[in-house]
Amino acid sequence: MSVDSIQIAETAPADAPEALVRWVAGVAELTQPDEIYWCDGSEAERDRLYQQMVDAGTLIKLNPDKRPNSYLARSTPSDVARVESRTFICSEREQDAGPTNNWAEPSQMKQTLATFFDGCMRGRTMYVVPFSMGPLGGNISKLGIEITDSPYVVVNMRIMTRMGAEPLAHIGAGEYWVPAVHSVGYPLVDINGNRRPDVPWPCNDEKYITHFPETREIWSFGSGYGGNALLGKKCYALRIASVLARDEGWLAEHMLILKITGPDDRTYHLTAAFPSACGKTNLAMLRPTIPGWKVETIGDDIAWMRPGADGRLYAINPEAGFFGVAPGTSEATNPTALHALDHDTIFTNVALTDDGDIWWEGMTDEPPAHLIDWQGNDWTPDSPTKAAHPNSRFTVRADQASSIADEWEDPAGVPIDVILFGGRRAHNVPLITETYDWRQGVFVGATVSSEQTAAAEGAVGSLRRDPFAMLPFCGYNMADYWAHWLRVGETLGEHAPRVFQVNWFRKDDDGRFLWPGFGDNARAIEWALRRVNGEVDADDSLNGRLPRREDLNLDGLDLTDEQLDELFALDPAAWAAEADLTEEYFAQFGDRLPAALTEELEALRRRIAEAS
Ligand code: OXD
Ligand code: MN
Repeated sequence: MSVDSIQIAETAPADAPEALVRWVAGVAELTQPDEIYWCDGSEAERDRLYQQMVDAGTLIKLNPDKRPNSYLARSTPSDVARVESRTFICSEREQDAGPTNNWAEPSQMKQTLATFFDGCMRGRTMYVVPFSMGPLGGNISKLGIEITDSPYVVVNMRIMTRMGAEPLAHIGAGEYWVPAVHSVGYPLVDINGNRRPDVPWPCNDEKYITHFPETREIWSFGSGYGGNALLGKKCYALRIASVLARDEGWLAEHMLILKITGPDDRTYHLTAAFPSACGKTNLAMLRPTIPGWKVETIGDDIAWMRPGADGRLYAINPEAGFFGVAPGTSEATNPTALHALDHDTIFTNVALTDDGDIWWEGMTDEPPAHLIDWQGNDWTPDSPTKAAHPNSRFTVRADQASSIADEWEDPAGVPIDVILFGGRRAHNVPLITETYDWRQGVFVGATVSSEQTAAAEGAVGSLRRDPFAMLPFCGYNMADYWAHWLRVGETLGEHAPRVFQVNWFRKDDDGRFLWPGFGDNARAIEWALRRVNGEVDADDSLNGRLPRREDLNLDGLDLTDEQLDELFALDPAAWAAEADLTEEYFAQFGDRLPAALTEELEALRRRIAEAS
């Protein structure tokens, strides 16, 4: 028996507005759950769900002496990551999704979804999860409701967002909210009423992660994992929010946010966009190797930024937690992240130790002699497979990181001084360059790339473009998104943050990294901040302004002059080849490409010619 609309109205909290109750009733009518549960976000609710999932075999409670209040989930091997090939932007017109997104016609996609969602929650509880992206009530923050049939999603959303009764009260008071529907796509009862047992990680081979930018809705089917299922994160805070931001004059970005305090106690704020696998979480929790500098975390993945009354750009972290990649996190690489996970953490797809704790590749130099791997099998250091899945994750409240800044929940946000764009480039791109102006900054953001490795798709040595690190996350035509950035720059004028390009990954001819990275990245950031302060001059180059050697703090670093030269070398011939690739890349956007970016490419070519 599925619940009917009268029951829904009766179970809804008193402050749930009628439109919300009607929407919930409509989704319930379609998906036919056994029960509807409105989440209040309380600890009691969380603990009930944890217990229920432990009883069902979805979660393993870790040894409370080693890892209090922490749990391990193991997903099905077919459901271990975001699925970009199954992610769709369903705008009315294909050109509004643009050449970098998968597009589907909205009414057709709605029909397809209707068949998949029909009865998909039979035998299950449907959870109604009110949430806020950003501190409650802040003028940059926004609300949403995720309907899901996954209790794993509920407990993760409780960590990753402000979830429960409070956001519902704001929705009840008439604030704007985005509807998001999620199902793992594994009903427990078929159309004839036959029941089947549940499995620890229910999901479906068919997956649809769909976004409707005009009606601002999200529908996700078939996956219980990460960004496919925790719909506040990539689906809302990036894909739908980028559309809202375009229409409302702000920015929704795939950027970390840092607070930095200098030796003179002056504070700065910085955001930074990097493609995946460029150490974003490590930078978000950077421990500077140079004395006198302090770095604190405000966000590790997403920034929402809005011009403030004083004309400056203010950023909030719309999330409340970190959903970070576990492998590689260690006492050496990121002790702050490692210790944030000492308690109250959900781990997904990491290995289990014999004493009920967790482990992953890179956590310790020596792996334990025996583990249970992420698929539940015995594992020893001789096993040919990895103990933890390479995309295994931790979900943890942001304020469990000792590096969290006091103002991380300031609803007004923090004023941004510097924006960094980085890729993983073995060649060509110097450690740091300051762009000449916002417009060149947008060009640099638009052309962010990483070199393909043999393991990735595409030819070795070719560039994988990841503009603004937003390739899989921009909810509309990427060229229009660049135009929007140019417009925001005009609004900000002289108050615009200064834009820098960085590259921690340059290699020498023997393939060795030239720069130590990690805490030493503070040295490059220090130079950027000294530029902001007008303390140091810089030298013009074909790619922007370069540091003078004497202005870089290199004390204690073991770098030869030759290595430094290589770190900053700009080869005009290589840059000319890269400019050709950029022209080809831009061509796919046709006449949607802003003229300013064509002009920037021409300006780059002129600077290359001058340097040749
Ligand atoms: C993430 C990603 O998980 O960008 O943050 O893929
Ligand atoms: Mn990310």
